[in-house]
Amino acid sequence: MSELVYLAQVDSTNLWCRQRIAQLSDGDAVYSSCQTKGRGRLGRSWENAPGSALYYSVVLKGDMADRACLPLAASLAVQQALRSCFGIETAIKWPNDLLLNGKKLVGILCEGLPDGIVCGIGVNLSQTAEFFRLAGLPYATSIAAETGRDPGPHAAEQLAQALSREFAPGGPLEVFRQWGLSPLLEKYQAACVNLGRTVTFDGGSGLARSVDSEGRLVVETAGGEQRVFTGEVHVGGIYGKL
Ligand code: BT5
Repeated sequence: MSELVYLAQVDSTNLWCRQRIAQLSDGDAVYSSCQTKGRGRLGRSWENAPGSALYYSVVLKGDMADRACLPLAASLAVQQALRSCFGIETAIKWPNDLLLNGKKLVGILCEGLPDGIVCGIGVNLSQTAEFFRLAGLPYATSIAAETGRDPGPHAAEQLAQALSREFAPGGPLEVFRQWGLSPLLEKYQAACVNLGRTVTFDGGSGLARSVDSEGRLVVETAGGEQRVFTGEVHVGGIYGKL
């Protein structure tokens, strides 16, 4: 059985796992509702909301057909956990932001190490719209702010448990571990808000057509088709982008 550790406070759940990666087993996870040094991608930070959010990291070990696509597969896993716990339907902004009503509800940070991968997930649960306004995050939201219902005092624990079921060895992610993104591609594309919209990326802009089996965003630009794998992609109509 994988372990799920609760910490009343932590600097960063990803850092906690990284520091102990050699001792942790596949599927072991840690969570908190207070994270003082949360990290995003590219050196950015993740806002702390003590008692109002979930900060969760899981360690994945063993063979994986396509590690580079883990962020995309993880976003589907988190989407499923949110559906089962709270009955909410989120969308995915490529590669791995989860949106509720067009605003960012979840951020995911996967970090590969020689001993395994740490997959960190931040979920906004019960912050108010005012909280995000004061934090300077106009395009962030929480379950409570969107649905008008507080997900309750046990929401973080329930969601952490549901996430651990999604990532458990032999669990739903097994198909991805064995075969990569291909078997999940139809589902991913159906959830992806980028498709059919104009996107801007490092080096161009165009109409996002699809996501390929290597997790790349396929964009039709004036100069022909381009496949985007890294960097920031802005999507028309999302996060205030035109
Ligand atoms: C992410 O980065 O979206 C990945 C965030 C991962 C956080 C989890 S929490 C558990 C684990 N432990 C960690 O230390 N990290 C992981 P990125 O795509 O770079 O987005 C970061 C940007 O999102 C920031 O620059 C802000 O604009 C915005 N942001 C910050 N806090 C937010 C929040 N709570 N909700 C929504 N957006 C936020």
